[in-house]
Amino acid sequence: EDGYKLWLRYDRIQNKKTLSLYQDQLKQYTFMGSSATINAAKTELRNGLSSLLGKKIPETDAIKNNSIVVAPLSRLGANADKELRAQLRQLGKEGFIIKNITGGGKNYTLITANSDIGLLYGTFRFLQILASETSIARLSVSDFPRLQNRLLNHWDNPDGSIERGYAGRSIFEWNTLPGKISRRYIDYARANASVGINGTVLNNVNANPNILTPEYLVKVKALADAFRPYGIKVYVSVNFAAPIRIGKLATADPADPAVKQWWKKKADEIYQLIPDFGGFCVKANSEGQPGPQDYGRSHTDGANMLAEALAPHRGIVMWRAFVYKNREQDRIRESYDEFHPTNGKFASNVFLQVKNGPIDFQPREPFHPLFGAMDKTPLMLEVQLTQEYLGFSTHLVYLGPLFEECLQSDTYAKGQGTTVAKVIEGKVSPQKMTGIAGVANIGDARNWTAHPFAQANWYAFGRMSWNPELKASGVIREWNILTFGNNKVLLDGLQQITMQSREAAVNYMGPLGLTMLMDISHYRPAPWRRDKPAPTGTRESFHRADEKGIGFDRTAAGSDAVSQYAGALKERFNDIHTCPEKFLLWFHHADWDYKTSSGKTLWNELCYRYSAGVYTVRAMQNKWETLKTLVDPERFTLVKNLLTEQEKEAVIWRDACLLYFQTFSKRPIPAELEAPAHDLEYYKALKVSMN
Ligand code: BDP
Repeated sequence: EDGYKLWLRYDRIQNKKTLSLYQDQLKQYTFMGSSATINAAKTELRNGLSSLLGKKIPETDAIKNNSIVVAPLSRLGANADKELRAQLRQLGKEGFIIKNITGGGKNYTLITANSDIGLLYGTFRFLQILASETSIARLSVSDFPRLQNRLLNHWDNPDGSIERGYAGRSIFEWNTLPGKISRRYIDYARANASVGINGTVLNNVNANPNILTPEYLVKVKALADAFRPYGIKVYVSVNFAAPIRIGKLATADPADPAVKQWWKKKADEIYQLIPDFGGFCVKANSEGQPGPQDYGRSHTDGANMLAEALAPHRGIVMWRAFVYKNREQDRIRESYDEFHPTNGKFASNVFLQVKNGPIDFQPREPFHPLFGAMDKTPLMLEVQLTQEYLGFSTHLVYLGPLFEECLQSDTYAKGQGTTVAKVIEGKVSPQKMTGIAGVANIGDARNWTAHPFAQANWYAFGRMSWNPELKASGVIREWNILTFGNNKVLLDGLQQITMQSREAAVNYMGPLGLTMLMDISHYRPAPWRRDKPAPTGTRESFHRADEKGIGFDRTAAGSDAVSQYAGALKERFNDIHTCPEKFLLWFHHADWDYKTSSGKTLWNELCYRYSAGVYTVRAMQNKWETLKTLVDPERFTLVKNLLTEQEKEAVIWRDACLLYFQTFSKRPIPAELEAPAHDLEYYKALKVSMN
């Protein structure tokens, strides 16, 4: 068992009764229509069925009794009644229906949609239903994606390295493209399509300009061709200085006619090769990347110039809002301050791509305030699947709860209930474009993500992109079944392990709203660090611990970052008594003896939270141990060893942070808690490990 198959295992149905019911109802299958996408669906269904049912199921031309019929509406003719037609009209281009039909004296299971890609999505869903051993006697499933653009963002470089990648090298083998289309590309596309992902940005946001050279564009085309049957469009990240770096121009000033012309011609060249090319992702004037501000122009000037070049081809620009120059005393304010004034000023094919929180993919952040403040601009939510700040591919951290927490955060932009999910769905203010992006955690590791459970984060991203209202607990249950099978005891155990994993990480890394406590590798703790995370010039920390207390005062009396949130929320965050405790030290500098909701002093509460993080990891280890006989030995041992590492690291996080904060609090760690095994100097001297 090497994990390569991801959640598309199609293991033989274990329950004998279910198996024979399935075999009775699924005796043959029929496809109507032909296209590369229909072929992909057919192959999937054929392989999936024979594997799940343990025997080959024949394909027939005509509809027969007890069969599966996969057909677009346009081919159904009289087989589609009024009701079905009306239902399909609601589901858009990518939606589908799976339904048992009785007609013409025959019973069959119909998978239908308005387009071929809808059929592929319906086929994947049907196979998922079978794999979870659900009754198919009275099937009536209809579904459609709530967001139009559901993209992975690869931070992969042309040399095969991956920025913040922890699962090996890039899966894109630029050296052997366009000649070699490896099986992995197809399986990558299958996996993405199975959860509804419909686009991929192939390269790092810190973009190598060469991606736009003719040499690379034919490689991009080869990938686009390989992914197209699966409904996946390709996009690239572009370097704003490309006109200089590869175009031999003297400037990249967006107001310069020669620069505009260069981008127009470049777009034309790309679309000649790839007619359905998706567009550009851009990191500009951020962390040393070039951008329009280098020429005294604005972000909108830069984005709109690219948008104009792409517009005739229906391409889009995803302009990233992750910018900070450490100009302000409080870095978290900067992205909002920069972009809030641009509301409504971007061209209609530009997304502003905004990270879930205002700093940078920390274990926990409040939602980015731009989500409540840009009613005239389509916002693309960016989350990170690769666990840059969550233990790389060593720690088991299921991110579904993090996604859900952000998506279900109420922005109060237009009164109560205007959640981030509704904002990005265009339900708060209507938007012509909607979308979400996830920074991929995929590499060339045999099992794709190195940690077997990191596959769940890819899966959850896809499912929650398809429907941002899904619950993380339901999504992980699906993944657990598809990845480990249907044993009830096993599933209960997996559910417990996964659902507590994110909160565990928050506790041992940064409880109560603490943030940015990591070392330069982003793997281990270094709350004493004063270089990069601190606003430059001040050499101040993000936690602001001192003799009096700890936490960053972002109230009206402090940096006033609270004012970036809508009225009701601003008030709530601003008042230490109404601020949610999970964000206490994000918004407030609280005294060491401040009474928390548990009745403990802040210092004691901090000690308890850090300890709880470690104890939960131990509980996860113990639970995993009880599942030994229910999991194959390969995955069991791999996960067991990874959990052992995670426990060690959690202890390091807890002890390093508590010992360091203790130098300010001057209070004892409560005697009933485990005491650190070493002194602070030991932790400070620990080598920065990995990557
Ligand atoms: C940070 C990463 C850095 C990325 C940057 C970004 O540390 O490697 O380039 O985000 O999103 O989290 O641009």
